[in-house]
Amino acid sequence: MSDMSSPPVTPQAFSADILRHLKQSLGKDASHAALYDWRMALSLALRDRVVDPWFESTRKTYEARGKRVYYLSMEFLIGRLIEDVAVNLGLDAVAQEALESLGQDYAKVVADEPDAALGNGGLGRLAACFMDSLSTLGIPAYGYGIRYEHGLFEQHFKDGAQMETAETWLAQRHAWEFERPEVSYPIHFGGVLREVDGAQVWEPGETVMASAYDTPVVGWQGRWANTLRLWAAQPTMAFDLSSFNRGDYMGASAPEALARTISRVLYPDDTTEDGKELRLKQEYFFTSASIQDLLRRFLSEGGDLAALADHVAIQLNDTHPAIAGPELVRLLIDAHGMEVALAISTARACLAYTNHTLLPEALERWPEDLFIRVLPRHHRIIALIEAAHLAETGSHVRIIEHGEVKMGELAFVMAHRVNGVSALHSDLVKETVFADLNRDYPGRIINQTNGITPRRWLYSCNPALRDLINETIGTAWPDDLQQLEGLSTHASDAAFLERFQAAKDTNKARLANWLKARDGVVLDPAAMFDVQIKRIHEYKRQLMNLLETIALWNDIRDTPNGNWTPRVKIFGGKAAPGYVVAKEIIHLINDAAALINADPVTKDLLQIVYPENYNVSMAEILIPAADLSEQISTAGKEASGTGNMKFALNGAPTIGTLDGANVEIRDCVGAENFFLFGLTAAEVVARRAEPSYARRAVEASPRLARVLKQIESGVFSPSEKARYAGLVQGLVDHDYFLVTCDFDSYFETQREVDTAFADQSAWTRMAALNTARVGWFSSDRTIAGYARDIWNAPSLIGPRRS
Ligand code: 26V
Repeated sequence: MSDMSSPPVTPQAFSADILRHLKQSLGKDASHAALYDWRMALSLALRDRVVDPWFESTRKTYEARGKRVYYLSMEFLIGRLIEDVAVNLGLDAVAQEALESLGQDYAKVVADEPDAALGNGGLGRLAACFMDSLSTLGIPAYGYGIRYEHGLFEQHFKDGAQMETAETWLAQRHAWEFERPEVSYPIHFGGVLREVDGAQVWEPGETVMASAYDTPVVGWQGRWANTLRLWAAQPTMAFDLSSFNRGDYMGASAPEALARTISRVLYPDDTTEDGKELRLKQEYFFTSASIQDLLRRFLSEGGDLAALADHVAIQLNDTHPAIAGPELVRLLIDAHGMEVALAISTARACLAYTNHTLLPEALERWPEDLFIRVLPRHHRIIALIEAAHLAETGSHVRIIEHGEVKMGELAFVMAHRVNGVSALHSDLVKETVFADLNRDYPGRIINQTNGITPRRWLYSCNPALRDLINETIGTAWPDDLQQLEGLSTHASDAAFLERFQAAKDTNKARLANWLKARDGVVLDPAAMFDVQIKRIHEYKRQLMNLLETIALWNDIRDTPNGNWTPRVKIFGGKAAPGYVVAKEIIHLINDAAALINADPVTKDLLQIVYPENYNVSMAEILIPAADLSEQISTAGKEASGTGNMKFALNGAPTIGTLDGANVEIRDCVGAENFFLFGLTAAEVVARRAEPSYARRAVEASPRLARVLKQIESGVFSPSEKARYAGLVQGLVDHDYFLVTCDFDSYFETQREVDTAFADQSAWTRMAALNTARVGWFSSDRTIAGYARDIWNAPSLIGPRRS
């Protein structure tokens, strides 16, 4: 197999590329260039070098006439791209030297790039890691999604409360994308169905155009590049001249305004709200465009639609693109004259569905009347799908029921494989939400435990540790992460451990400097950095973390001269704008921080830090600097988690419950290198059946009762004493997520962490063993599993180099 990466580049040649772009693409000379210009010139110079491998991959895919994978996702949380591309092309050192030779600060230029925040959290970030691994493995693939004008909102704190403002990543030109004005498809909504010669004919009421923007995604060592194709909504008619000529100036731009709303903004909620018509339109918009696009590609290569599934694998990232089933069936029947049963079986052979949550409030259902209004033809097709499913299996599970269209059931019935995202989660998928469908279709549900890309989440975010690993086990690990196991033997070598600790200290100092410059906050780098970063959700139990922090503060104040291990409690994360309890929790963390950080008795021992606007780039600074990883969800609620994997890989042991992928992480790193606490998933279910379990837990724990009393009585909100009365009452009365029941176990385990951390060399050893033993959690392993068990998709590149 030929090597598709570009020939070696010298820093001199690369500087010339940057200067050429500065002049020809940006219209600036070096003496007048702003930071933006340098960043764009660097990006374009890097982008140039992705194009050859990209074309070469496209050519090989075409020649192979094999299978292409289509990953449909409402969200791609990719973050910044400069480092990603530079690292994958092996040009990180060259790019840095080139820019510095031009008098520019490389780190500053890299940090000028806005995050592409086209996702809410785990599900969107997973899609981004998968794109990286698909390219690294050389599997022909397209990511399909929406080119939101505004990504996830920016978070600000006003007197401790979360405020949201619009995110504007496209305010400046996006360096990485190629606009494809010639690739566009009509997307229809509404209207009526008419019967013509016994066939249903859809006469839509409204049409928008989906137009393509392509970003190449290059894999490790530039051996392969796939495409991320994002759709932007455009009007069929930009401007209604007849309205304008009648003097209706507002009306003249109405079609444009209407169309553009569809790709205007990412929904910031990860729970469904009833009747969000725009959300349904977004889902259909990008799904239909993607299905039309892949059918066009297939037919242009002379394919026979009966053999579609030999060439096309469509992965649904949760139910958001579940309309792909009926849409594909519709096009096969209405546009290509296929018979109904064959259309359904063909579509099913192409489709597979990944479930990412069991939380009932996140399972999508649409009111049937809304669905009929927006997608009348699909409503009929779903009825056909349901009839076929009922006839085939004798099932009693319906897709349309009680006036609702259930997208989980639809996705399941139309998929030949359904997967969960960790071993525990996949078992629970079989036993709970899809128990009946699992009986109807035995063997359809499988597991694919999530993973993370080691290129972003170790190689580029943690240069200190990366260099140590390279020197210790060589440089072949970034695309063969299980090689990290080779570090294990060094975990009893004092010199190695000293260097491992030095890398951690470097990262802690980097975080401290960054926070000082950004927020003026000063950290003690000798303290334990205890980090919980993720969306704010009751089931993730940031509140339990805070209650433990307050309890510790009380204990330190009671015994100020005790043998305390200094800690910095770091929180990061956003709450959905409409999620009232999550916002109260944020407010309480900030209120507690204000009081506790100002306490002269405890200030050298305990600090709470909550930087605003947590995002992917912030994670890249926080994770390498963490000593302790907080993965404390109520057992049975976190489908997998992926942050848990990132921390362990970067040498931060976990304090956590037996939930999601924590279970498998603990199996890999060893129980002695993981701080386990709390109820199991089965115990959680049993405990909820006990009367007044929360009240009893509080009564049994004087330490917890004291903390709750403080919060309730306004110790942390002196200007509004009743501010958190409702929050505390909610805990004592309901506590669905068993914060009260797990509190004591969590508190005690944290004290074991204190003791363990005080023995520095033992702690470092534990940290190093975490790094050494989590190679299995590479998203390369996950994608190889999907390719083998779901897609039957081969790699088109040979065995890896080196
Ligand atoms: C659901 C909805 C419902 C409609 C409104 C918008 C919206 C946006 C996102 C979601 C999905 C939430 C599910 C999710 O993000 N699950 C997370 O997936 C991760 C990757 O598999 C996994 O690691 C996390 O445990 C899981 O919570």
